[in-house]
Amino acid sequence: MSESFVLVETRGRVGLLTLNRPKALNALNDQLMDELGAALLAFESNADIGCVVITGSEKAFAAGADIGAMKDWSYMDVYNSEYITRNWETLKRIKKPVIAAVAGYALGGGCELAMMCDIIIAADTAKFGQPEIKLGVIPGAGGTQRLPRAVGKAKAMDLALTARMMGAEEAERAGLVSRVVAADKLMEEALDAATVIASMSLPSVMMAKECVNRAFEGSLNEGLLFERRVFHSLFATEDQKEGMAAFTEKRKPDFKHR
Ligand code: CO8
Repeated sequence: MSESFVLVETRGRVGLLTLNRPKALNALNDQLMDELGAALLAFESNADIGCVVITGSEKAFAAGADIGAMKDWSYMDVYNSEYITRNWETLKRIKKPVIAAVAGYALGGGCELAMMCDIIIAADTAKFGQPEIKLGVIPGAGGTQRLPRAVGKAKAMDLALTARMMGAEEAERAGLVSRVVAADKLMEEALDAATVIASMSLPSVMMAKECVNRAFEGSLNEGLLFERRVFHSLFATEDQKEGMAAFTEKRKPDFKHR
């Protein structure tokens, strides 16, 4: 059997999911996303679980979608939901609260995954970013929609267009993360918060989450659909092939359309 990319544990009424693909800095490929989706759905239907925590390693929450897997895909490959799209929406369907406990890199799809969670608790080592522009694409799992809602247009534009990373303190000031803690206290803090939430009445917790999301989500779905189509279309460009090939070959991209 192949190695498991998501470790599943329970701590009292808290479900703990650890992204476990360390050699690729938890790059999010189909197997990992399938395992994450299945584990989330299992916790959702488990009456003994009241809150979920998703975490990664000390070095990376997740460094994005798997560039090596994506690099040769065509427009129709990515438009086809059997590829990367299939389990990226599962987190949105979970009614129980989900906390992202982020240390190290949360980049591209990794930052988007954290933003799909309800609360982000960051270690002081956390680095958030949407560096897809360097690969000749754009964020494809909500980055252009959720990031401006969380941090405002100015900072979202800065991150999406320059690809720079934002540290934990800046992310807290900007409103992306709810708490910053010392790296060695991250899991204690996240599990404590999750335990508090899991001790509340589950219906009111789920409904509070739903209501806060309603305030946040305005016309998000239209924005997400639009973003997804633009993301797909970039797989028709030479620059996406060049950007992703350059990453895997560890060289600077030579974009045709500057
Ligand atoms: N995909 C695949 N492999 C990766 C990724 C990735 N995103 N990130 C890191 N890795 C791999 C590296 O290739 C390397 O593998 P190997 O050892 O076999 O060469 C290993 O992880 C370690 O990485 P580095 O040697 O690069 O480690 P460094 O400490 O030097 O650098 C960085 C760390 C800065 C995080 C660097 O790895 C990096 O820049 N990674 C890519 C970040 C990035 O561009 N992320 C965005 C990806 S695109 C995306 O997420 C689009 C999401 C759309 C989702 C749509 C769903 C519908």
